[in-house]
Amino acid sequence: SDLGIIAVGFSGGQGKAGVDTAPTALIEAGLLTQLSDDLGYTLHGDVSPTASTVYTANLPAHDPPVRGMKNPRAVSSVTRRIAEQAYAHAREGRLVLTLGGDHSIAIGTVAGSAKAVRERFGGGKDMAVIWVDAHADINTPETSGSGNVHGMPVSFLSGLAKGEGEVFGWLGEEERISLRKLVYIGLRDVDVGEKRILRENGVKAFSMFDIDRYGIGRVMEMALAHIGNDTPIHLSFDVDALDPMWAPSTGTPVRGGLTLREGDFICEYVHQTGSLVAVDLVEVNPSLAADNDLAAHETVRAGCSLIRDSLTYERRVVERVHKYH
Ligand code: DIR
Ligand code: MN
Ligand code: MN
Ligand code: MN
Repeated sequence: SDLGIIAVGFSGGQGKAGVDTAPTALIEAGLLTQLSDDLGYTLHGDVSPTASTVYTANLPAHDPPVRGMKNPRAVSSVTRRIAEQAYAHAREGRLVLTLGGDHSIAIGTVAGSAKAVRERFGGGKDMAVIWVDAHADINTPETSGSGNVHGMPVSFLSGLAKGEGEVFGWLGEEERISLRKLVYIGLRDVDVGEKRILRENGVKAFSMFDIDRYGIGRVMEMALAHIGNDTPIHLSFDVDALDPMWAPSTGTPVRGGLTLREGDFICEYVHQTGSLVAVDLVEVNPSLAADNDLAAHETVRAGCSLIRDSLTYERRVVERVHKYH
């Protein structure tokens, strides 16, 4: 089966350098070989080490804040290009895998998936999004305390925040997602304004409290029941959903997160629905190795594990491959 790969070394949605090196780190760890040789995918897209700079070339030199958003034109232009790529892959019937980069890039990946799904199902079908994250990333520019766009993708994608002109003016109706088909998993650091948005819109969210209470198995059952059968799913996985024990090298680690096994389970569970259309893995920052180099290595390894598990078929039939663990 066919996999469209988008490697986006972009860090402009937040303030810490290094998250732009993640695609290269994931690829150097052998991810693509695992996907092609071991999982049998045919890979499409430029996956050379320099590929991730394609989207970040020619960014505006002068990019002052707009409505408090930092690097607004850069983020808008990069995500616009990603959206076109994601859409093009999806139109060819490929599952789309995007290696971030910070989470602002999901404005592009989700927009591209949503548009392709709408075309394929004639407009009547809303794509579902499963957003696995310690954070809700649903600030509007007005509620955001940081001005970092990686904390806002869901508000732009759902239309809660409106773009204009060169700052997300390209985001059209056909690229939108419905908040009714959005499910969060792993939340534990949600801003006050975001909590209000989630409450007012009745957004389905499973926090760490819910995972402790019901277990990850029941949570996934409930998440998929909410989404409904035969609904295409875009999985956007922020590695900071994992506990810093498993993923220390990330920009905004929050203690009390998912175990690697729970993260892997989420990916396996979504894969086995057969409805997965796209996967993002974001916020791996190899340069933020908390106390030693092993931290970066472990985080990259966790990222590879999540991606593999979201793309492994016949999980119940084929024995789990242990050689990477
Ligand atoms: C915070 C942090 N809610 C913000 N968001 C992060 O800046 O809007 N998202 N770290 O991943
Ligand atoms: Mn996060
Ligand atoms: Mn995020
Ligand atoms: Mn694994």
